[in-house]
Amino acid sequence: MTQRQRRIAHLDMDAFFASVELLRYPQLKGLPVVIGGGRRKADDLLLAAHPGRDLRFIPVAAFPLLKDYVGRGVITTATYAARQFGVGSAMGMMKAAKLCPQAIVLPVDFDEVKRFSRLFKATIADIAPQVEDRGVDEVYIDFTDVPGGQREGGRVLARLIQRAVLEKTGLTCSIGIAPNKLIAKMASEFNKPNGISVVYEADLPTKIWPLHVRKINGIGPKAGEKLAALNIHTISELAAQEPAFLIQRFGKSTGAWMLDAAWGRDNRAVVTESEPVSMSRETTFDRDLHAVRDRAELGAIFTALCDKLGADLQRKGYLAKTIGIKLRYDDFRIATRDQTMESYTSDGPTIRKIAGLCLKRVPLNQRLRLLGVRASALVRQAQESAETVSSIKNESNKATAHVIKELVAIDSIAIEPLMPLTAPERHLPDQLF
Ligand code: TTP
Ligand code: MG
Ligand code: MG
Repeated sequence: MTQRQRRIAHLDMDAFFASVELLRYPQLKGLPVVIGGGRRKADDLLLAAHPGRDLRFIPVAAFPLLKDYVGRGVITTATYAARQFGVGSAMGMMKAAKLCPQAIVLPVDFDEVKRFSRLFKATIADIAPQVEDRGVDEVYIDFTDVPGGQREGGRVLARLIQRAVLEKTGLTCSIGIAPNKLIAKMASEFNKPNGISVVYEADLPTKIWPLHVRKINGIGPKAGEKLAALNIHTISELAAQEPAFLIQRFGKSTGAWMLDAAWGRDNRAVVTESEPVSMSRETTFDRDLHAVRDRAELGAIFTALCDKLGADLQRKGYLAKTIGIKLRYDDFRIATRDQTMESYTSDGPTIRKIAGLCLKRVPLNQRLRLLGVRASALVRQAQESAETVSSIKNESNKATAHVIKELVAIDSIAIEPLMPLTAPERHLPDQLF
């Protein structure tokens, strides 16, 4: 009998937030639509003007357009029709309006997004039990031992999953299948939307090496820049480096990891159960605020963020030991500070107090654009009590801290107006603060 090959799939929903809206408004299918900003008057007017009418029958001409948008909202996603105009995630809406004024603008409906997120994941888990949750719209799936998982390199099972997800949710997704997570993640982008891409180990030189190093999940903007400065742009250029060269510049573990990644080496398992490593709340202000002149307003926003973060922790049953803040200045520079407490908390006022101490450690002589608060070093509530009882060692904190899972963008963008996280931030949430 031939040995089964490791086949790992990465599945990512297509234009997720926008596709969820199109289920409600199918008349917008094929049109440029962007999702971004908070709920606006225009959205309320739209619904108010069509009371009791099936949303499907609201005429296309009645929807708010990007060209009429005024504000500082940022696009969280755009339909593929809108992307043709160069519009996409993390772009300011007013800038996007210049590229595609005729695009329809809708706010995100987090409850719907979460509902569909759960639904598509449950659909997959019914077919292939080894599913690792990687955020709001993506998962890794271990195909290795699932029926159909080896046929045509995994394509047969991928087709089946795509069909099931479409039937259950009405949404399309794209799937990459490869010998490991690292390559599967890249492959899921190859045939977007609604595509399947199969990559074998032997395809490395043709399919992976020509890509830019930033396509490696984990090489963010900073590492990307540093590599560019070393004249390393493609993955093949990275693969050609001497280990010592990379280790000298990026440190022992990152340097070695980079080289492994460039050679497509990755044996991380698909982890079915994982815990969030952090939770955060952040908001971009309608106008830049000054720490002294707008003290009252800023203080109120800060307190509200901390309270909401505390409520998030309580709702999800977590306690945090480290509290951090993130500021974005009017020139877009980011400052972050954090502080670890003696004990765990999910209490808003306590979070506010610690976050306040962090705030004292950053320069505040410049206007602020964004403020965020983050809780990390999380433990489950029940676990913390167990720890207190047997509080001889501190080992267990570490035990939970090791479980790294990105908390989906939702946790950071649930406050209006939206400030979507950029892709690398979402992939490496630890760098957020
Ligand atoms: P993505 O999977 O990165 O993007 P997408 O699903 O919209 O489009 P694609 O077909 O290319 O996969 O992100 C999933 C959702 O996460 C996206 O619909 C909206 C949200 N998001 C943000 O809120 N901010 C961001 O910066 C990005 C990239 C996504
Ligand atoms: Mg997606
Ligand atoms: Mg995604």
